[in-house]
Amino acid sequence: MAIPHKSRTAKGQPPALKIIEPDEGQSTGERLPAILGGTPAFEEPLHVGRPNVGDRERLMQRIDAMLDARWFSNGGPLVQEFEQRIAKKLGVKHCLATCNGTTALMLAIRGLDMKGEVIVPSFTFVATAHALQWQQTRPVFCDIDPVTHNLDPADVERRITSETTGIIGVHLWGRPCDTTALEDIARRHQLRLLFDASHAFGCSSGGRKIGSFGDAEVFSFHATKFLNTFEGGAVVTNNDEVAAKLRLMRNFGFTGYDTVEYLGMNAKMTEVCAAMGLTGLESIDQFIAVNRRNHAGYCTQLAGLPGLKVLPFDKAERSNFQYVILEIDPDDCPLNRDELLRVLHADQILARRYFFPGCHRMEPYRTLSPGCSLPHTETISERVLALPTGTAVDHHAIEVVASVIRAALRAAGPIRHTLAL
Ligand code: T4K
Repeated sequence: MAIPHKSRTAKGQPPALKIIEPDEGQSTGERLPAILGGTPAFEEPLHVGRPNVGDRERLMQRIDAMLDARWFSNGGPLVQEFEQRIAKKLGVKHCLATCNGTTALMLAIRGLDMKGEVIVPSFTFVATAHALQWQQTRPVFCDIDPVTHNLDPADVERRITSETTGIIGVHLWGRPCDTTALEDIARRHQLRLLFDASHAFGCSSGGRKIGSFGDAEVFSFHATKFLNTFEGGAVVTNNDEVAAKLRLMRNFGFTGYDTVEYLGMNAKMTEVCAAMGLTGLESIDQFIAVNRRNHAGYCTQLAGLPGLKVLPFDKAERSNFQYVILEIDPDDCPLNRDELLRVLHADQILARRYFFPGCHRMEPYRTLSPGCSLPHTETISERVLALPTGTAVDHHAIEVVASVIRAALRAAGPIRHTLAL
């Protein structure tokens, strides 16, 4: 008989994880993967990217005060406090909070005059490319280093043309780009350098906090990020001129009640979003500790399995551990990535194929850049799975996810047969 795992129901706790233990009839305690007819390991879907909440009472107090003050948007006190806290935490002069990370990228790209062609990885969330293409700046896709999953500086340099105005590096999974090499290339070729640091709040490169590299860096505080503002983002920069320009552009270009000096848009963060961000900032060390513990748990539980590797974080750097990335080598693992994904989904473990198939193989880029071939991007994007983590995932859930994976590898033959039917 299947036994549901005890659920947590206390107010302020993450939603209960209802785990189904292996059937009592199975003497070894081994699971039968659901894809082969076993009971799914989780009664409810186990998601990647379940939001962190932080101190709910503190959040409600802030929201109450905001409602009393009748100030909901347009640079209110909570947004100002959020910006100051972030700038101080990262050691940067300016932080401009925005309504989401994509808009922050669009503002930064425009504010830095990145026109013509901009070199960008294809192995990233599609927003990085869309933020360029949306304003008719052409993303020139560049390959990655297959070990770091980040821009390969040598390939960046090969793709520079007379049309190139800038480079966007993405600190994928929170692991820093080769900031030194990219800053060197940008300086020698007089290019703008922007970092999409959507995954990298609280991380470092060469011991220096992410946020002050290049001309500017951009964060996402989307609900799925370990520090979230429901929806939100920010541009951070040490450049006074750029910051002043972006500040105006974020608010329609207004310099006074009736004066507009720039083409602008509405990219403002709301007060309620800042309330969430401020509350999250107060719990950030705890979120990172949980992510770190989860990452270590997966590393231990999955160690020694053939063809599987949990991507490590550099111990010499600060990391937020918000993504647990499993790399599956189809030459050594009895199941390939897509087969494993189907096994996990059948067991209600909603692992994600971030960032398959790579932007260059999505529209409109597939049509705009026909024949674009990025061998490392294509290989890695077919090998990677993001596993559930964050405060909604506990140690026992990780043991169960790992037990499903182990059971799947043992039953690879029948699983392949079932999937082929
Ligand atoms: N650059 C990079 C490198 C990025 O990764 C992103 C965003 C951006 C730029 C753009 O930043 P934003 O404009 O988004 O601020 C999700 C997020 O929507 C996206 O923010 C994030 N990257 C990307 C990596 O992941 P999807 O398409 O996977 O979202 P979705 O709806 O499938 O949700 C992911 C999982 O999270 C699901 O399993 C459900 C769970 N979830 C989601 C939400 C919104 C929850 O449990 N609760 C929730 O409230 O893109």
